[in-house]
Amino acid sequence: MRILVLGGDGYLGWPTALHLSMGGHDVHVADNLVRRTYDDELGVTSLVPIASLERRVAVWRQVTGRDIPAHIGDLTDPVFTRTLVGEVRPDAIVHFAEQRSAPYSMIDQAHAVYTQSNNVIGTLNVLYAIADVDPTIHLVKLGSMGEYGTPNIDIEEGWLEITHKGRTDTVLYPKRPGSFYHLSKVHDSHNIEFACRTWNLRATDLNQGIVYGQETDETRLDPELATRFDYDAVFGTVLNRMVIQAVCGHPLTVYGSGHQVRGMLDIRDTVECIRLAIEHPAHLGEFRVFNQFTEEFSVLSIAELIRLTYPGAVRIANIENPRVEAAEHYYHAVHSRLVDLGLEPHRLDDTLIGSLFAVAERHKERADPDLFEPSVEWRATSSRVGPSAVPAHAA
Ligand code: NAD
Ligand code: USQ
Repeated sequence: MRILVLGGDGYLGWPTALHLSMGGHDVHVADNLVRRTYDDELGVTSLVPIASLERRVAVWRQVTGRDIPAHIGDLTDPVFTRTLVGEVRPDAIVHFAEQRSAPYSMIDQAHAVYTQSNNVIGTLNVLYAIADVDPTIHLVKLGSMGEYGTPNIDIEEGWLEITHKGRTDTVLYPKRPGSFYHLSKVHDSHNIEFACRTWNLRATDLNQGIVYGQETDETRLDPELATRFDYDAVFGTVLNRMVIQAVCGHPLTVYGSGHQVRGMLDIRDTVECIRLAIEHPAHLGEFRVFNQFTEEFSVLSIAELIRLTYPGAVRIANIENPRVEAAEHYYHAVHSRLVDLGLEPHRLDDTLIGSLFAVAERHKERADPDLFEPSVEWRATSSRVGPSAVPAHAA
C-alpha cells in the first residue's frame, strides 16, 4: 500500500515509517519539524542524539535501498494538507502530527490555545483533504487512553451501550480527560466520527496508552536511524523518565501516592499495531476504535519494578503531584481488538532489562538533572496574552 505518515519526524512517527517501509509498503512522511523547536523553547534535548529528517531518509536509503520521500509543511495550512494528500494519493494515512504533551498544554493560556488549535485544525484539514481527494483513504489516527480519564466503570473500546429510561442506544464512550492536550484528542475523535457518519469516510482511532522504549528492529540498523528519547518533565513520559533517573542515581519522581493506573506499551508494539490497523482497514463509513496498550501499571509499581530490575541502588521519592488527577481509582480497560488481529505484546520487564537500561547508560552523560523536577503546575492559571506569551512557532 501507499502510506502517508503525518508526524513522521517524531518519536513514534519515524520508527513507524521505517517499520512500514521494511514491511514492503510505499511510505511517505510529512512533518513541520515543530517538535524540534519545542526543544529550543524549553531548553531540552532528546537523551539519544537524533539526525535531521533529511539525513534519516538518506541513511535509510543507504541501508535498505528503500525510499521514504519527506514533505515539510504544516497541517494547519489547508493548502499544504490538500496538496500533500492530492499528490501522494495514499491508500492510508497515519496521523501522529499533533502537540502531544499534557504538561505543555497546561503551561499557560497561550500553550493551551496553541495545542488545541494545532491538533483540532490539523485533523479537520486532513478530514477535508481525504473527503476531497479520495474518501476511501483509510485514516489511522492516534488518540489516547487518557481521553477516557478514570471512570468508575469498565472502559470499552470507543463505544458504550447504555439503557436509559427503558430505551437502549450505543453512544461514543463518555470522556473525562485530565488536560487540554487530552481534550484536543476528544474533540478530534468527535470530528472524525462525524466525518465518517456524514461523508462515508473510514477511520480507526487508536486510543494509545503511554509508550516506553527507544529501539525497534529498524532503528537498530544504524545509529542515525535512532528515534528521540525524552526525559524532561514536559515531554518525557513516566517510564522513560524513571529509567534515566535510575541510571543517573536520581530518586524516581512518583507524583502523589503513585496509585494512578495507566495502560502502557512497548514502542515495538506501537509500530506493529499501526501495521495491523492499516492491513485490516475499517469499512467505508466506519469509525472504529481500538484501545492500544498491552499492560496496566500504577506509577508506583513501575518505580518498584525499576528498583527490582536495575542492577544498582534506586531510590523512590513521592513528591507533591503537580497535576489534578484521581489518586485512587478503579481501572479496567478492554483492549482485545488488536490482539484479535494478531498482536503479540512485548513485556515491560523484558524491555527494561533487554534494552532500556542499556540505552540510558550509553547516553547518561547527556542528561541534565534539572529536567527531572516537574515544572508545570495544573492548578496555576496564567492567562498571559500578547506576543511574548505565544510560543514562537505559533506566532
Ligand atoms: P512527537 O511530538 O515526538 O511527534 C509528533 C510529530 O508531529 C512531531 O515530529 C511534530 O513536529 C509533528 N507535528 C506536530 N504538529 C504538526 C503540524 N501541525 N503539522 C505537521 N507536523 C506536526 O510525538 P509522539 O510521541 O511521536 O506521538 C505521536 C502521536 O501519538 C501524537 O498524536 C500523540 O498524541 C500520540 N500518542 C503518543 C504517546 C506517547 O507515549 N508518546 C502515547 C499515546 C498517544
Ligand atoms: N507521572 C509521575 N512522575 C513523573 C511523570 C509522570 O508520577 O515523573 C505520572 C503522572 O502524574 C500521570 C502518569 O505518570 O499520572 C502518566 O504521565 P505521563 O507524563 O507519562 O503521560 P501523559 O501525560 O498521560 O501523556 C503521555 C503522552 C501522551 C499520550 C499519553 C497516553 O505524552 O502523548 O497521549 O501518555 S495516556 O496516558 O494513555 O493518555
